[in-house]
Amino acid sequence: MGRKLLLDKAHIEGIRYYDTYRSNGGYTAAEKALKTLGPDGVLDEVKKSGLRGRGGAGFPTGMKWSFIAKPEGVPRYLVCNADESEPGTFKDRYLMEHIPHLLIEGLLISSFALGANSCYIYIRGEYAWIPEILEQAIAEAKNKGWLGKNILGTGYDLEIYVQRGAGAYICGEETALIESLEGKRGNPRIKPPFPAVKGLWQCPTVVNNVETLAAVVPIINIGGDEYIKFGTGKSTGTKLISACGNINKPGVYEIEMNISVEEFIFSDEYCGGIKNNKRLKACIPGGSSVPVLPANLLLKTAKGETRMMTYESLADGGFATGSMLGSGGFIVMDEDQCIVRNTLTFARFYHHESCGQCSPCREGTGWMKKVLHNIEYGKGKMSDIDLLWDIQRKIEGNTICPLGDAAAWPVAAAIRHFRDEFEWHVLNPDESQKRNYGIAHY
Ligand code: L3W
Ligand code: SF4
Repeated sequence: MGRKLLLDKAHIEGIRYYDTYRSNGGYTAAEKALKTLGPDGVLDEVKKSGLRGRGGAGFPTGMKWSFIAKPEGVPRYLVCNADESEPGTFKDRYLMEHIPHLLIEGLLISSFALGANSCYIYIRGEYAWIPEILEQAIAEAKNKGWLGKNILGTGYDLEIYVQRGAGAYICGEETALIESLEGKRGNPRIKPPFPAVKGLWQCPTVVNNVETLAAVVPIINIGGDEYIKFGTGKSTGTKLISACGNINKPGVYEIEMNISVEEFIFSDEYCGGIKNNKRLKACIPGGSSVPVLPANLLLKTAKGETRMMTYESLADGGFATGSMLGSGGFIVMDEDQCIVRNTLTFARFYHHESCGQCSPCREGTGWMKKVLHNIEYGKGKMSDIDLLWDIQRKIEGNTICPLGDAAAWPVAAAIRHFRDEFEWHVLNPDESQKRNYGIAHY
């Protein structure tokens, strides 16, 4: 059995409530941080742990925290990105629902390390029932003296606020999130300046994902040196993976980042193999934004090495033959799935969610959707495949925020690895038209 650091206590009845969480070792890391380590000690442990952002980019957390500007008399903020909207990603929801105090404790330690006295949890609007769970946990923690004024008699003050989003995917992009938190339309800002310098209300702000901030708790409990022993290389610690698609056991799994993709898909401890004994066709290992990999490149790298569930191994080969761990949204497809249809579904999503600020994304996502729709429904031409390739290339790298890239990469990977399926649709228009998958025709 793989070792767990985040969900090890998630099965305990009543762990959602303060008393049970506390009696099972909860808030010992906060005590250690505030009373013994101090802000610099916490930062040192986080740096030593090698923790990388769990929201998708994998940026080193300790480094991000060190970037925070500290101008005299200017407040600093910690913002917890709980706007989990990446298709295929539902790990933060699980964590917040089952063990909310782990997040609250992580927010307390992280805010303390950053010198922030206000912390915001920006939560996806569709997670309508979770703010109540979080607010209850915050009230309990405050009642027990872990929030509010002069926490543990250290002179440190902290308030945590929960802010609901209104259902826009783009508000998961950190600067759009900040705009939304300020009460404005969630349009991404141009970076730099990064939020660490000018973030919320133009003040230094760190934005981290839910899982990242929760991981600070075990790091402080066991120490950064122990944390790196879970995992390999630059993929230290454990990672939550939300697994879905054609597998026997969809769900949220905590893995040590030292297991192979094959073990994750086929072992009974995790996904339990492909449903109905079908063959594995492809997988999107890190949420809809990352490249799809065909089975042969998923289980082994192009060099013939075992593909591991790590940041490095999943990216091995670059986008030519690799992908990304991303947000850990693991979408498995069996032999019956149509890659063109899948790519169209994502294209519709990105077009719908584009904020429209930059032309390559605003126009390109809609154009890709239309061309994909034509191909999928037997109205495509061979030249459309090259046209699609051309459009995605013109989006990538030419936009304000990563949504443009996120829309381009799945299209590029689908054509790169499954060009024959696109061609099949073009060559077999009657067959293509007959297939009705229930996708809205627009
Ligand atoms: C200060 C510098 N800070 C970088 C910070 C930056 C940010 C972090 C990473 O997008 C990706 C996206 C999705 N001084 C800095 C600095 N930073 N240089 O580091 O930045 P970046 O731009 O690499 O990424 P990002 O904008 O945070 C995240 C991809 O993840 N994704 C996941 C999406 C996941 C969800 C979800 O539901 N959880 O939406 C999947 O692939 O496409 O490429 O904080 O400020 N010099
Ligand atoms: Fe908006 Fe798309 Fe530009 Fe991002 S890339 S700012 S979502 S138009």
